[in-house]
Amino acid sequence: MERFPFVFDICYPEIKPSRVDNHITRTLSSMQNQFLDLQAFDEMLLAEDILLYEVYEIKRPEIEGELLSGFSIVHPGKVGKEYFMTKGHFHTVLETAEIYFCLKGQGYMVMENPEGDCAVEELKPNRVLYVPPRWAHRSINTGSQEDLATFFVYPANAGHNYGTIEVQGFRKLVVDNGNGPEIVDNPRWLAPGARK
Ligand code: PAN
Ligand code: ZN
Repeated sequence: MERFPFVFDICYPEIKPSRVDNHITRTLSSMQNQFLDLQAFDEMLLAEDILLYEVYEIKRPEIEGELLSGFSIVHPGKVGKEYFMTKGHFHTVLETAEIYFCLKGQGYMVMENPEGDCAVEELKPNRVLYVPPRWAHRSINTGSQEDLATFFVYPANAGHNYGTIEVQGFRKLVVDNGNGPEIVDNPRWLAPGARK
């Protein structure tokens, strides 16, 4: 592990960082029950387990004081009416924040806290999004052709809790009913009072 300061460059236009230690890929099959239209999901998966998004991480020790950073690239596409998106998660250490810097593309970050408050912010090039401690976050690519590329940084001891979102969903969805992106309520969302 590097003990001296280091730099890395972003290679436009494909946004592949020049220094990457870890490449994570997520395909459709890792998103069971996450998209609203289960039938569209099954039909798509039957045809091909396509790549939805990729993460390029700069590896550091996952301990307090360190920072984890990297690039998240969500590819364009839809499952039914719903745009391609990341799984989304709370941080295991709930009281940890994250910063996203949008490099390329168009989309949204859907967020919510354990009390059920929600927020949706637009992502576009050069926009910085601060995700405060306690807020789950999911990025969504609403572009028709282009990747949504962001640079993120968060405390290295934060960890990822995917299970909570897998069960309760996000309160808001971003869909296309024919007129471009629309933020709508998720009919399958489990409100705090309905959780066990
Ligand atoms: C990001 C995310 C990345 C992929 O690095 O991990 O965008 O999203 P999922 O982790 O939800 O699949 C981050 O928020 N880290 O904490
Ligand atoms: Zn995070």
